[in-house]
Amino acid sequence: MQKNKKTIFTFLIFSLFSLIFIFPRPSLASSLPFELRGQFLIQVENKGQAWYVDKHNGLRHILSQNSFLEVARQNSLGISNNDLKKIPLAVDSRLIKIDSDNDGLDDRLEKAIGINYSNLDSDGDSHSDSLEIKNHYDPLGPGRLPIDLNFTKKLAGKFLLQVEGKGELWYLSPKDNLLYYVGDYEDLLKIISILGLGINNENISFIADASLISKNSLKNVKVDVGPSQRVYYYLGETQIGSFPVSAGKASMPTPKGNFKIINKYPKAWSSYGLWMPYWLGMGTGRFGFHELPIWPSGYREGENHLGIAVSHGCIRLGIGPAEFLYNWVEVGTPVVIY
Ligand SMILES: [Ca+2]
Ligand SMILES: [Ca+2]
Ligand SMILES: [Ca+2]
Repeated sequence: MQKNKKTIFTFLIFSLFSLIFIFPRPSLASSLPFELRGQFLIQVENKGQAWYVDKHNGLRHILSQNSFLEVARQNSLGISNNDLKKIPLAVDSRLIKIDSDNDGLDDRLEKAIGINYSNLDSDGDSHSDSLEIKNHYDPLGPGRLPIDLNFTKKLAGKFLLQVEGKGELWYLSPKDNLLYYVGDYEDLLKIISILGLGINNENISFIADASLISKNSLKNVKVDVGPSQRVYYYLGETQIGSFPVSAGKASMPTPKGNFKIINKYPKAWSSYGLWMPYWLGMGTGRFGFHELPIWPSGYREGENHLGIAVSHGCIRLGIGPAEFLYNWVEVGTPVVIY
């Protein structure tokens, strides 16, 4: 009882605190699914209902006792024990249920990573298991853990399933790039109370509810090359999110009409003598989407062009959104430009 009260109290404190930070300007509202992907939300105007925003689409999934395992499974990647060691573990006393050896690590977490849960110093080097893990040292022997931050950041926002274990479930937070052990729903609620962002009803309405979108909804994209200079991405009829773009200037306008994505290249070379990262070709391949271009000197065309039509016909996207759209669309995805 005492514990429940404490959890709810922590929820409220964090909710009110975070609400201040994610109250967006209206023009940014539909980039929320992108900004918040992979994170937990606490709907403060609806009894603190917890949600997870999936990393791939930016849809929100309700997290209830009955639904959370299915949500986690659908948004999970299998991970080997060797790869698991590359990700820093969250060491937090608030996450402990049973700590038999009093080393600051939950028994279940110790079992999952194969260290001794009845000995606070598994390798007997006089440094406790939790101290070693916190400082990225190997608790089972000399030397450091093979922590890899690039690898960690790539997977951040996903749930991970330990394929060589008993299917233990973990959550890798994009907020702190730490790995959290999820033994059960109670663990998940504690994690959400630590990491979750408070959100009001207006802002959550900008993030589509996954349960309201039919599984066969097809991806499609619309681009407004008029004054609003914005790309919108859809699943069926439902708008999922949008980003500002920089389309063709008046003398070199972006073609309007119905197109399809015809090719994808991580880095395309332009006849103007610059690189176009995350290229998505359309029409006959003469124009497409790409990230803000990079000159061979390394100079990046300014982000202040986003929202202004200055390109030579292509549709430029910002750093981050370009990669997201590149990974999200497929060759064949329809694009309407108007
Ligand atoms: Ca322990
Ligand atoms: Ca131990
Ligand atoms: Ca030790």
